[in-house]
Amino acid sequence: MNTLFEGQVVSHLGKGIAVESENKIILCQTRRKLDTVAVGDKVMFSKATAGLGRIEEILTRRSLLMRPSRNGKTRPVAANIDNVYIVFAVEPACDFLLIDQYLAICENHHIDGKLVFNKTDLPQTDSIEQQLHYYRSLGYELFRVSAANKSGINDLKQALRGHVSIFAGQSGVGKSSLTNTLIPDKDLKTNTVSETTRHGRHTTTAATLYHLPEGGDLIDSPGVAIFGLAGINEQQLAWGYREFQPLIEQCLFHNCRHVNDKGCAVRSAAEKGNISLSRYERFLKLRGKMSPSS
Ligand SMILES: Nc1nc2c(ncn2[C@@H]2O[C@H](COP(=O)(O)OP(=O)(O)OP(=O)(O)O)[C@@H](O)[C@H]2O)c(=O)[nH]1
Ligand SMILES: [Mg+2]
Ligand SMILES: [Zn+2]
Repeated sequence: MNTLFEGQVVSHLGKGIAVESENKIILCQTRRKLDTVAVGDKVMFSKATAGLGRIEEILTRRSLLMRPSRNGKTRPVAANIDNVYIVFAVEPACDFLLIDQYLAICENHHIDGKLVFNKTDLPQTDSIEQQLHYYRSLGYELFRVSAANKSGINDLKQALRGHVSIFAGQSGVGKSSLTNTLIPDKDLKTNTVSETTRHGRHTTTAATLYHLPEGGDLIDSPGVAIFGLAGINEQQLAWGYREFQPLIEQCLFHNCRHVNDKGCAVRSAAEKGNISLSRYERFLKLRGKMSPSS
């Protein structure tokens, strides 16, 4: 039996998996039949020839975020995450459907979802302020920051300290720019969108884990919905809307779908304005996107 070493998966590269161990990066393959490894995984690996390694075992995960893959299957993307920081801005326009989707996933995985309003150096709109106020009233923490002029960065830094966190959010909201601000020596390429082609350049293509100078880890992720609604069903989606939780048990039927079911306490609260109607409408929209079998 080969000697085993402990390491942490920091990125998936085309040619293998980058595992960090004793401050060095070892390029690894995985043992056959091993589960897909995710960024943030703690693993045991053996050393093969030419400085390459082989992952033999994935250590127990504290949490796991999944994304949809082909054939309706799911694939792990990030492991051992404590907090998801959902980054958004006024440019590109804030996608509240995506924010709700991320928060619903967090609620169901018992991961803390937090909001990061970046590019606050740009002129802000009132409509987004109102929505943000609602999220705060639900207990979600909000950081107002600017990677450009560094405002609010210290508070964010304090919050990240000592935890494993991931930046999620649309392409172009500034996840890599913020990562650069927080970890100055990395100098990650950021995404500049060409005015003529509208195609992004230097967009992040693989989730990568970095160590924060103050302790803790930060994963910068690509700007797609890196964890879709994979792994949750319609009931869990409803539960993922935090303000629905106390209402769900008041619905007339225990299997209420909260759509137009008789005696639905959730719908009734939304119609009366006791909870946000726009959040409820986004719930219906997300629910409509899910496969009916789930
Ligand atoms: N005005 C302003 N622009 C910013 C700020 N942060 C980032 N940007 C710009 O927004 C663009 C996108 O930034 P990135 O950091 O690459 O965005 P990203 O979220 O990592 O994008 P993906 O990797 O594609 O997901 C770049 O042109 C940045 O210069 C900010 O605080 N203010
Ligand atoms: Mg990026
Ligand atoms: Zn209901």
